[in-house]
Amino acid sequence: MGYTLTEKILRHHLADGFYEPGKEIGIKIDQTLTQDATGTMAYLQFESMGLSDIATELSVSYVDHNTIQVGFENADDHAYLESIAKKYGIYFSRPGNGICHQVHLERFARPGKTLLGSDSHTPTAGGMGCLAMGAGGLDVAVAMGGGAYYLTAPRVINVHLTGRLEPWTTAKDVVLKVLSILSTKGNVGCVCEYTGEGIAELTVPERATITNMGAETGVTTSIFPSDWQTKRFMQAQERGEQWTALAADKDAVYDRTLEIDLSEIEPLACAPHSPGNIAEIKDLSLPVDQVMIGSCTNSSYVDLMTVATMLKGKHLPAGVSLGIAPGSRQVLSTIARNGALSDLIAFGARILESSCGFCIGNSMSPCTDSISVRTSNRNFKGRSGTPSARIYLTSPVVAAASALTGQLTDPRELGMDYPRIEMPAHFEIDDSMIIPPLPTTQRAETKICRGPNIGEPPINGPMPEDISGLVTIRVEDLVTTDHIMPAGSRLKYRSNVPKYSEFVFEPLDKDFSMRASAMRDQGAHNLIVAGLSYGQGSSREHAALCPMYLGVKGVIAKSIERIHAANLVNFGIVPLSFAQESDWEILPEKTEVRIPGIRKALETGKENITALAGNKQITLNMNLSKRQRDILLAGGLLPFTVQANKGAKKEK
Ligand code: MIC
Ligand code: SF4
Repeated sequence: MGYTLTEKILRHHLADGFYEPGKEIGIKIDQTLTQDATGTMAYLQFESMGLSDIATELSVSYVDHNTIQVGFENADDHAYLESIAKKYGIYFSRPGNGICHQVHLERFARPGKTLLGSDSHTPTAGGMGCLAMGAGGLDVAVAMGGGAYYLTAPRVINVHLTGRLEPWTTAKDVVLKVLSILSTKGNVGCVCEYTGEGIAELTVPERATITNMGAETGVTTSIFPSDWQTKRFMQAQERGEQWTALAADKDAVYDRTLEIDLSEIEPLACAPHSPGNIAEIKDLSLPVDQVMIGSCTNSSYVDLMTVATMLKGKHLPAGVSLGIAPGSRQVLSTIARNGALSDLIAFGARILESSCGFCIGNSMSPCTDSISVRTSNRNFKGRSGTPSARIYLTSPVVAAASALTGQLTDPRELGMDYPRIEMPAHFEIDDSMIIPPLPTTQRAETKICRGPNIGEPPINGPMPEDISGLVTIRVEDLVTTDHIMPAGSRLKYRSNVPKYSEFVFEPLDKDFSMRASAMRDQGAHNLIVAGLSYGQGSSREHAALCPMYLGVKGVIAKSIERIHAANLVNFGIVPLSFAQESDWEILPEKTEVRIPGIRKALETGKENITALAGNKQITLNMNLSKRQRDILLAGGLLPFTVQANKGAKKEK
């Protein structure tokens, strides 16, 4: 029996465990990436592990999320990150150089390598046959130090593409089609592997759009084979010598297969307020107030050239605003050189920095009750910074058509010829905004730059014998990490955990933080009760770290998403699931709950435990590996790793 491409790469990198789908394995990580919003904490944690150097083939630190710099906080973070990169031999992509995923695809990703990034859209690099996964910053810090990364050996879904995309339908519509089939829940522990003759004509940036937004289904990652398209892209990036051909074996066996005929795909949108809420553009007729083009999903050269060609010689209608954020400095300078940037400016576009910006809600929030059409990947309520706004996620051509008409528009109705833009055979290479690692001999002298915004990572105590406290909040299904730990204007506190913790659950319940810290200060524990797919969305570990700081000891949910569940373990919070989902009903807020013997249960590896709420007994499942139980007993991955490192030093 042959192997899938995913299994080939994973087996090749196996560092711990036996490969069996559904079981935990540890793998060696070749490359890591961090971005500034998760990176500061990741490097603070790396520092507390007391390691002298990184052990990966390549690690890159990007600054792309917090580039607004209102006040000193963001700039402090950037200075810290630049000095850390110097000290530990990490590439530093400076603010202005572009969004981590776009730049990594252009300059660093390689077929067959494993990449771990402290950002949930790291699978973007799967567009070139790299096995790329998002994780919490602490997992990335451990991998940077040479530790294995642990994941569930996945079930592999074959997404078999046939046919050809019709004009005006794009890679974005392909991934929205996949989302319409898989939805945003129930895909934990799976990988989407793309095969079939339909992939041949998809370029690497198009494939990257698909693997990028695969993150919204909750799969571990998505991957394309490495073929002539990959070679062509790498040659255009002057990296042809790094190319290798890679594909699944012909007789590979998949867990299931989705058949998608590209020629049948229609222009699609994610309607408010979930990327899983898929609608056909032709069925939507709505006035549009704002159009935003960019983000790590859709801001490649071809995306922006297509938009510029559609808008050339025309003008933005009154009442609509248009913002464009090119994905990288390479894209921005290419469209500046060839004149397309002037066409966009002449149309009335507001050109934004090559960064995340609007996508994470730290700029260009739309007005109250407005409709904003965006080419990004998440439209959770309030993520844009305006809770009453309704966000529709679409392809760049639908976004441009909507900017032309002021209505959500199917571009096929414009009567325009489809601008078929070719990917260039050669991109202009200028890596001067990427600072390469210093020679090893010069690293020791580097002083780490710590402004007042750089705090210490809080360290948790060991797991208590019993959990005893209150349900401090109960939430419904599909609560995202944006609900747990808002970004946008709060993003600047990422390096200051006590301050950032004041905003835990802010969009759902402004008083949560006060209630939780009062309980913690009385010596009682906090518990979170949640519905299905708790912790969807980003990889931000602050959604576990800040609750830990507030004294949360357990999350009891109907189900928890992969990265968030791992983050909870990493910060000493037990992820528990209802044996009977209907028990969610009997644990409203303020219920007093005891989970006696939690420590013993973790020590002995019990798979379920009883929670006591008044006279009711509730069975909770604990689906944890031995490694995860040991981490929880120690109080989290940081105390666990520090202990392990001390032990290793003593033995020497
Ligand atoms: C996101 O798109 O939500 C983010 C901001 O990129 C996050 C990371 C973060 O919260 O810093 C992600 O996707 O992991
Ligand atoms: Fe940045 Fe948005 Fe991509 Fe997250 S999804 S990395 S915020 S562009």
